[in-house]
Amino acid sequence: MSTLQLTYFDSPGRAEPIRVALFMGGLAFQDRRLKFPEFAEARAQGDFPLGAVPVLDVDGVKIVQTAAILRYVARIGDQTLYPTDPWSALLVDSALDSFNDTLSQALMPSLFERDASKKLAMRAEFAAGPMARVMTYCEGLVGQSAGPFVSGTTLSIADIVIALQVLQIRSGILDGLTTAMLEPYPLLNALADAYSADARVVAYKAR
Ligand SMILES: N[C@@H](CCC(=O)N[C@@H](CS)C(=O)NCC(=O)O)C(=O)O
Repeated sequence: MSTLQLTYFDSPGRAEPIRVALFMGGLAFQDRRLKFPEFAEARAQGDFPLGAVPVLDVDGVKIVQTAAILRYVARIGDQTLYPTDPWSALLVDSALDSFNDTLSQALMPSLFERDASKKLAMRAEFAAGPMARVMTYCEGLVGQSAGPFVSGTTLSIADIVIALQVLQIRSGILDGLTTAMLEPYPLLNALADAYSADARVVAYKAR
Protein backbone atom coordinates (compact mmCIF):
# COMPACT_ATOMS: atom_id res chain seq x y z
CA MET A 1 0.00 0.00 0.00
CA SER A 2 1.43 3.37 -1.05
CA THR A 3 1.84 6.31 1.30
CA LEU A 4 -0.38 9.13 0.05
CA GLN A 5 -0.31 12.83 0.88
CA LEU A 6 -2.69 15.31 -0.74
CA THR A 7 -1.65 18.97 -0.67
CA TYR A 8 -4.15 21.76 -1.30
CA PHE A 9 -5.53 24.88 0.32
CA ASP A 10 -7.71 24.56 3.41
CA SER A 11 -10.80 24.68 1.22
CA PRO A 12 -12.84 22.32 -1.00
CA GLY A 13 -11.86 23.56 -4.50
CA ARG A 14 -10.21 21.04 -6.79
CA ALA A 15 -9.11 18.85 -3.88
CA GLU A 16 -12.53 17.99 -2.51
CA PRO A 17 -13.46 15.45 -5.23
CA ILE A 18 -10.09 13.77 -4.62
CA ARG A 19 -10.69 13.69 -0.85
CA VAL A 20 -14.13 12.14 -1.45
CA ALA A 21 -12.75 9.54 -3.88
CA LEU A 22 -9.96 8.64 -1.43
CA PHE A 23 -12.55 8.24 1.33
CA MET A 24 -14.82 6.10 -0.87
CA GLY A 25 -11.86 3.88 -1.70
CA GLY A 26 -10.96 3.44 1.96
CA LEU A 27 -7.51 4.87 1.19
CA ALA A 28 -5.60 6.42 4.09
CA PHE A 29 -3.93 9.72 3.20
CA GLN A 30 -2.42 12.76 4.82
CA ASP A 31 -4.67 15.74 4.09
CA ARG A 32 -2.11 18.57 3.92
CA ARG A 33 -4.08 21.83 3.98
CA LEU A 34 -2.11 25.03 3.51
CA LYS A 35 -2.98 28.61 4.35
CA PHE A 36 -2.09 30.91 1.44
CA PRO A 37 1.21 32.17 2.99
CA GLU A 38 2.28 28.54 3.58
CA PHE A 39 1.36 27.71 -0.03
CA ALA A 40 3.37 30.70 -1.30
CA GLU A 41 6.39 29.72 0.80
CA ALA A 42 6.22 26.06 -0.27
CA ARG A 43 5.85 27.10 -3.90
CA ALA A 44 8.84 29.44 -3.63
CA GLN A 45 10.83 26.48 -2.34
CA GLY A 46 9.84 24.48 -5.43
CA ASP A 47 7.49 22.17 -3.55
CA PHE A 48 4.96 21.94 -6.44
CA PRO A 49 6.07 20.69 -9.88
CA LEU A 50 3.86 23.15 -11.82
CA GLY A 51 3.57 25.74 -9.06
CA ALA A 52 -0.06 24.80 -8.43
CA VAL A 53 -2.11 22.46 -6.27
CA PRO A 54 -3.56 19.87 -5.81
CA VAL A 55 -0.44 17.72 -5.58
CA LEU A 56 -0.66 14.04 -4.69
CA ASP A 57 2.55 12.70 -3.19
CA VAL A 58 2.72 8.95 -3.85
CA ASP A 59 5.59 7.33 -1.94
CA GLY A 60 7.58 10.56 -2.27
CA VAL A 61 6.75 11.21 -5.94
CA LYS A 62 4.79 14.43 -6.52
CA ILE A 63 1.96 14.08 -9.05
CA VAL A 64 -0.19 16.93 -10.44
CA GLN A 65 -3.39 17.35 -12.47
CA THR A 66 -6.71 16.81 -10.72
CA ALA A 67 -8.28 14.57 -13.37
CA ALA A 68 -5.25 12.26 -13.55
CA ILE A 69 -5.15 12.04 -9.75
CA LEU A 70 -8.88 11.24 -9.63
CA ARG A 71 -8.49 8.39 -12.13
CA TYR A 72 -5.52 6.99 -10.20
CA VAL A 73 -7.35 7.15 -6.89
CA ALA A 74 -10.35 5.39 -8.46
CA ARG A 75 -8.13 2.66 -9.91
CA ILE A 76 -6.36 1.90 -6.63
CA GLY A 77 -9.42 2.40 -4.43
CA ASP A 78 -13.12 2.07 -5.21
CA GLN A 79 -12.81 0.85 -8.79
CA THR A 80 -16.49 1.48 -9.52
CA LEU A 81 -15.65 5.21 -9.60
CA TYR A 82 -13.99 4.94 -13.04
CA PRO A 83 -15.43 2.65 -15.74
CA THR A 84 -13.30 0.03 -17.47
CA ASP A 85 -15.55 0.07 -20.57
CA PRO A 86 -13.88 2.48 -23.08
CA TRP A 87 -17.10 4.28 -24.12
CA SER A 88 -18.25 4.79 -20.55
CA ALA A 89 -14.75 5.99 -19.60
CA LEU A 90 -14.82 8.47 -22.50
CA LEU A 91 -18.10 9.94 -21.29
CA VAL A 92 -16.80 10.18 -17.73
CA ASP A 93 -13.56 11.84 -18.90
CA SER A 94 -15.42 14.27 -21.14
CA ALA A 95 -17.82 15.35 -18.38
CA LEU A 96 -14.96 15.51 -15.87
CA ASP A 97 -12.80 17.73 -18.08
CA SER A 98 -15.75 19.94 -19.01
CA PHE A 99 -16.26 20.78 -15.33
CA ASN A 100 -12.71 20.50 -13.95
CA ASP A 101 -11.07 22.26 -16.90
CA THR A 102 -13.45 24.43 -18.99
CA LEU A 103 -15.87 25.49 -16.25
CA SER A 104 -13.26 25.87 -13.47
CA GLN A 105 -10.88 27.92 -15.62
CA ALA A 106 -13.74 30.20 -16.67
CA LEU A 107 -14.87 30.72 -13.08
CA MET A 108 -11.36 31.35 -11.72
CA PRO A 109 -10.88 35.08 -12.57
CA SER A 110 -14.07 36.08 -10.74
CA LEU A 111 -12.87 34.29 -7.60
CA PHE A 112 -10.00 36.76 -7.34
CA GLU A 113 -12.01 39.90 -8.26
CA ARG A 114 -12.31 42.23 -5.25
CA ASP A 115 -14.71 44.79 -6.77
CA ALA A 116 -18.24 43.51 -6.00
CA SER A 117 -19.96 44.94 -9.07
CA LYS A 118 -17.21 43.75 -11.41
CA LYS A 119 -17.45 40.31 -9.80
CA LEU A 120 -21.21 40.18 -10.45
CA ALA A 121 -20.70 41.22 -14.07
CA MET A 122 -18.06 38.50 -14.51
CA ARG A 123 -20.38 35.92 -12.94
CA ALA A 124 -23.26 36.92 -15.26
CA GLU A 125 -20.95 36.49 -18.24
CA PHE A 126 -19.73 33.16 -16.86
CA ALA A 127 -23.30 31.90 -16.31
CA ALA A 128 -24.49 32.88 -19.78
CA GLY A 129 -21.35 31.60 -21.53
CA PRO A 130 -19.09 28.78 -20.32
CA MET A 131 -21.39 27.58 -17.52
CA ALA A 132 -24.38 27.33 -19.87
CA ARG A 133 -22.34 25.51 -22.51
CA VAL A 134 -20.79 23.03 -20.07
CA MET A 135 -24.04 22.37 -18.23
CA THR A 136 -26.07 21.97 -21.43
CA TYR A 137 -23.50 19.50 -22.75
CA CYS A 138 -23.35 17.47 -19.52
CA GLU A 139 -27.14 17.58 -19.10
CA GLY A 140 -27.21 15.92 -22.54
CA LEU A 141 -24.66 13.28 -21.48
CA VAL A 142 -26.70 12.38 -18.41
CA GLY A 143 -29.86 12.38 -20.55
CA GLN A 144 -28.34 9.69 -22.76
CA SER A 145 -27.64 7.45 -19.76
CA ALA A 146 -30.18 5.60 -17.65
CA GLY A 147 -29.39 8.14 -14.91
CA PRO A 148 -29.05 9.52 -12.37
CA PHE A 149 -25.31 9.63 -13.11
CA VAL A 150 -23.16 10.01 -16.25
CA SER A 151 -22.74 6.22 -16.30
CA GLY A 152 -26.28 5.32 -15.30
CA THR A 153 -26.69 4.09 -11.74
CA THR A 154 -22.96 3.89 -10.99
CA LEU A 155 -21.47 7.00 -9.40
CA SER A 156 -18.15 8.03 -11.00
CA ILE A 157 -15.40 10.57 -10.40
CA ALA A 158 -17.14 12.83 -12.96
CA ASP A 159 -20.31 12.74 -10.89
CA ILE A 160 -18.38 13.74 -7.77
CA VAL A 161 -16.98 16.79 -9.58
CA ILE A 162 -20.32 17.76 -11.14
CA ALA A 163 -22.28 17.28 -7.91
CA LEU A 164 -19.85 19.32 -5.83
CA GLN A 165 -20.04 22.19 -8.36
CA VAL A 166 -23.85 22.12 -8.49
CA LEU A 167 -24.05 21.97 -4.68
CA GLN A 168 -21.59 24.86 -4.36
CA ILE A 169 -23.75 27.02 -6.64
CA ARG A 170 -26.88 25.99 -4.76
CA SER A 171 -25.24 26.93 -1.44
CA GLY A 172 -25.16 30.57 -2.58
CA ILE A 173 -21.49 30.98 -1.67
CA LEU A 174 -20.63 32.17 -5.19
CA ASP A 175 -22.11 35.69 -5.44
CA GLY A 176 -24.16 36.14 -8.59
CA LEU A 177 -24.69 32.41 -9.20
CA THR A 178 -28.09 31.22 -8.04
CA THR A 179 -30.16 28.05 -7.76
CA ALA A 180 -32.52 29.58 -10.36
CA MET A 181 -29.66 29.51 -12.88
CA LEU A 182 -29.58 25.72 -12.47
CA GLU A 183 -33.27 25.27 -13.32
CA PRO A 184 -32.55 24.52 -17.01
CA TYR A 185 -30.55 21.50 -15.86
CA PRO A 186 -32.95 19.16 -14.00
CA LEU A 187 -30.78 16.11 -14.65
CA LEU A 188 -27.70 17.76 -13.15
CA ASN A 189 -29.79 18.79 -10.15
CA ALA A 190 -31.03 15.20 -9.83
CA LEU A 191 -27.42 13.97 -10.15
CA ALA A 192 -26.38 16.23 -7.26
CA ASP A 193 -29.31 14.97 -5.15
CA ALA A 194 -28.41 11.33 -5.89
CA TYR A 195 -24.79 12.09 -4.97
CA SER A 196 -25.86 13.65 -1.66
CA ALA A 197 -28.01 10.59 -0.89
CA ASP A 198 -25.21 8.09 -1.59
CA ALA A 199 -24.38 6.27 1.67
CA ARG A 200 -20.62 6.82 1.16
CA VAL A 201 -21.17 10.57 0.72
CA VAL A 202 -23.37 10.66 3.83
CA ALA A 203 -20.58 8.86 5.74
CA TYR A 204 -17.95 11.26 4.34
CA LYS A 205 -19.92 14.27 5.54
CA ALA A 206 -20.49 12.71 8.97
CA ARG A 207 -16.83 11.75 9.59
N1 LIG B 1 -4.78 21.80 -14.31
C1 LIG B 1 -4.57 21.84 -12.88
C2 LIG B 1 -4.89 23.25 -12.40
C3 LIG B 1 -4.44 23.46 -10.98
C4 LIG B 1 -4.74 24.87 -10.48
O1 LIG B 1 -5.04 25.79 -11.26
N2 LIG B 1 -4.67 25.03 -9.16
C5 LIG B 1 -4.92 26.31 -8.53
C6 LIG B 1 -5.83 26.13 -7.33
S1 LIG B 1 -7.44 25.56 -7.79
C7 LIG B 1 -3.65 26.89 -7.99
O2 LIG B 1 -2.81 26.20 -7.46
N3 LIG B 1 -3.53 28.21 -8.10
C8 LIG B 1 -2.47 28.92 -7.49
C9 LIG B 1 -1.66 29.68 -8.47
O3 LIG B 1 -1.60 29.24 -9.65
O4 LIG B 1 -1.09 30.68 -8.06
C10 LIG B 1 -5.47 20.78 -12.22
O5 LIG B 1 -6.50 20.39 -12.80
O6 LIG B 1 -5.10 20.30 -11.13
